[in-house]
Amino acid sequence: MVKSVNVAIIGSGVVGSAFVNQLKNLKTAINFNVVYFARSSKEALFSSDYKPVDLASYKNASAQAVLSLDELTKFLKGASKPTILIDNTSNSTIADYYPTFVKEGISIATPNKKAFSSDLSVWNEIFKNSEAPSGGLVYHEATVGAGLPIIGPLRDLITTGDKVEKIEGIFSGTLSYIFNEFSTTDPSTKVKFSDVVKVAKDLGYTEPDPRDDLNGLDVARKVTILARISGFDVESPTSFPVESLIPKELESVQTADEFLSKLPDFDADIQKVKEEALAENKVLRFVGQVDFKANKVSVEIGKYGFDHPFASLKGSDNVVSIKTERYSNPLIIQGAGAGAEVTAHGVLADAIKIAERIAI
Ligand SMILES: NC(=O)c1ccc[n+]([C@@H]2O[C@H](COP(=O)([O-])OP(=O)(O)OC[C@H]3O[C@@H](n4cnc5c(N)ncnc54)[C@H](OP(=O)(O)O)[C@@H]3O)[C@@H](O)[C@H]2O)c1
Ligand SMILES: *[C@@H]1O[C@H](CO)[C@@H](O)[C@H](O)[C@H]1NC(C)=O
Ligand SMILES: *[C@@H]1O[C@H](CO)[C@@H](O)[C@H](O)[C@H]1NC(C)=O
Ligand SMILES: CC(=O)N[C@H]1CO[C@H](CO)[C@@H](O)[C@@H]1O
Repeated sequence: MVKSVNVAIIGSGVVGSAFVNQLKNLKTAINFNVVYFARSSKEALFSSDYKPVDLASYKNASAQAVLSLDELTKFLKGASKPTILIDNTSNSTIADYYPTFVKEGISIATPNKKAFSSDLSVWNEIFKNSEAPSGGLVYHEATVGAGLPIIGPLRDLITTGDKVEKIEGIFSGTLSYIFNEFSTTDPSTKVKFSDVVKVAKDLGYTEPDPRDDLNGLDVARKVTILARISGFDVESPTSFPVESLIPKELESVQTADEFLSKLPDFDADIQKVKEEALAENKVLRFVGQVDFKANKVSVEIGKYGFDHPFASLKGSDNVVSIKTERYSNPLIIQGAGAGAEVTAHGVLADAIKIAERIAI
């Protein structure tokens, strides 16, 4: 008999839509029945007899009001098959509910960083509940580096007894792009920091307010996740030093436009740092670090020699370098760290791994 699992999807934006497309074309021995699909924060598709949602017509189908998270849990538990919940939102209310979902036996595959990078207590509760015999499984590869294989391989190393010495990486596509353009190995690159930020915004690489990228918090969340997996009990993403690229004076200006118009006044400061690095044959990169020897977690501007893998990074790629007892010459993972298709593939691959373990 063909095995199957139920799937509940929350969110149908860029990643959610790409996920549904990949799911529609999936060829596996396991059946994925989408029994609940919240297409927005208001509307959802589902039927009380768990008849699968038709993925070909979900955009037009007539919807009902979304279920509350308590109602959703009850609905999913009432089915005869186990469920994988796909959370494609960045909603922290849903993230805070993960411990309950998992306790109730619902498995989770998600690109949403919130639950894994908030207070350590939430993290501990999710994985404690997941380890219980009746607990759901939790996979979140796409929370760091989108579809890049980082969390899976890191967990494999640790489970098999390796010890992390240092993790270092560029975890923001936006800041990767900005520094790759601003600080190159070519001394004739004359571009100003504020101009690169403007171009990144015009290309749609930044958040609507670029300060949401430049404050370093997104990178801090990703570093928090990698640190915790490696055994560094980081209390929260604000409990270690995070260098902000926003000049103090511009933290509180009202609008993104005002921020961008005043940013050129501060170009000289970062220009000086860049030129000092260049004089040592180094480039600047915005990196997150977990360093066990130095007992330090940080997010900051780092200087890297021209021959370092971080110096030759292109476009908005992410890169991570993992140095362990076994990989004393570090393991380097590099590639696109953002984008709907790669993120959706990371989430779907997680869903398949879960299905292989729980489908009946
Ligand atoms: N859209 C994605 O690529 C992506 C990836 C992983 C996880 N997620 C998660 O999915 C959930 C929904 O996110 P959302 O609604 O905020 O997503 P969204 O609005 O669709 O995308 C915003 C983010 O897209 C990234 N991005 C996309 N294309 C890029 C490019 N070509 N170059 C550089 N950066 C690019 C940037 O993230 P970065 O600065 O981090 O690169 C940016 O902050 C969240 O929990 C989110 O954290 C999304
Ligand atoms: C969905 O609606 C659009 C316009 O609103 C229409 O062109 C399309 O044929 C509809 N698709 C389905 C599958 O009903
Ligand atoms: C987050 O999700 C909760 C629960 O579904 C909902 O009540 C809330 O409005 C959502 N918040 C945002 C900002 O979408
Ligand atoms: C990245 C992504 O697809 N985000 C979407 C998740 O779902 C919410 C709610 O439908 C959308 O608003 C996001 O854009």
